[in-house]
Amino acid sequence: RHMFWETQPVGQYKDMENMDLLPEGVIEPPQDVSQVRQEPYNLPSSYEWCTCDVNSNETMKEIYNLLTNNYVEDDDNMFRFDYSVEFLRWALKPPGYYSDWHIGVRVKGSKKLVAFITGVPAHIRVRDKVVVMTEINFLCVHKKLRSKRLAPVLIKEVTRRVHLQNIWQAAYTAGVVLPTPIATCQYWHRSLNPKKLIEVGFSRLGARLTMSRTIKLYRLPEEPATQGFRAMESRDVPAVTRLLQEYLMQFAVAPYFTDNDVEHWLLPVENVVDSFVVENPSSHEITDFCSFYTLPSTVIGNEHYSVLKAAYSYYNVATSTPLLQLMNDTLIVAKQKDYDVFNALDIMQNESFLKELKFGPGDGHLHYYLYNYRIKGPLKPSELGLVLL
Ligand code: YNC
Ligand code: MG
Repeated sequence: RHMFWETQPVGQYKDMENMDLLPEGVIEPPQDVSQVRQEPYNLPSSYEWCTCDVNSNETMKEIYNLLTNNYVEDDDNMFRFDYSVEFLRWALKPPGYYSDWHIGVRVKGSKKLVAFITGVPAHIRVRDKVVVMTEINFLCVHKKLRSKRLAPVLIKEVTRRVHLQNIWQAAYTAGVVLPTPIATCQYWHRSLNPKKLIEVGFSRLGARLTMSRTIKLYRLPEEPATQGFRAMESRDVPAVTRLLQEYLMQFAVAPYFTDNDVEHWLLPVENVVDSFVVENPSSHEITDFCSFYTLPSTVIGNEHYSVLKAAYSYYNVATSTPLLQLMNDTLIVAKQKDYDVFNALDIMQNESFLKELKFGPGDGHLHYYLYNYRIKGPLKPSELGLVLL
């Protein structure tokens, strides 16, 4: 039973058997914006809503502290995501962002930030329709306030504020199963610093493998192999936009990126997002593109290490370099930049390189969801062209 989710315009379990009869598309038609509730939803009396100003360093520190201590952990509670301030600012300020979609809950007396949820606008193509949506992320309730039904209030409040902008659909991912995933994906992990990963308990020494043989197994060349492989620059934006638009067409669900989106989401930002292009040495044409974002995790309760430096595969397009070689070069630059592990979901064409490049499957799944939009699912991970942060 899902007392909250059963009231929401999402795929319901009871509809599953009729799925083939229900049309794809909007579940509930949009209201007139003037009919949208004007007042924020009620919170328990000792709490109040706030709009978090992500341009304020002080507010960013409060958000950072809430998330670093209370956000997503792995199933064994050994690691917790440690999104940096610079990352959060990047994630929350894309072109056309709305400040009032950055929602906090504070204690009335002390003003302590105890809960958070965010939306950012995005164009998401579902099959052949481009839909204006919000991407919902960073839902977090302080550990001491769990299981008090605060999460549904946060979700309803962000939904209300999104509706006020005449937007009626959303995309989100979660580690938990809710009604109803459009796809269920798995993370794969490629060790770059196997000794540290074993010492912090992220991975285990394989059967009949010594530490030195393991280090050798994961060793990578010093430099990328592809001629013309270099960091992406501003002048590459139009070419990268074209490559991505063309490439993402093949997936059932994918973002629709304009030049402005590419400039924001894919131009390198130090310790946040790294992107590379392959420039043909003679024609100077941009033929390939790869990228990853930086999301460290706190190592909970380890004497020797406090953080794991992880890179997450983002968008990759290979048109002239084999994808396997492009991704191996990506691993090489991630190793050069001292990441401990490179993670990738089994989405897009990633399955074609995961095993060969010595990624191993992780435990736990990532479920993808759409709000107020039905599709005949579930999709295979390889039909997804969308990465959420
Ligand atoms: C979750 N992750 O099922 P039912 S992902 C959505 N996403 O409702 P309470 C969730 N719903 O089943 P707690 C959810 N986790 O009774 C739980 N729920 O119908 C549902 N963890 O609420 C749950 N961050 O307040 C149940 O639970 C109800 O105190 C229970 O709070 C939950 O950002 C949470 O994993 C997750 O901070 C805040 O556990 C808390 O446990 C926590 O009693 C650690 O809530 C951090 C964590 C989640 C990361 C993420 C995406 C969120 C998507 C939200 C849905 C968006 C819908 C679209 C809105 C815009 C629409 C438009 C237009
Ligand atoms: Mg709660």
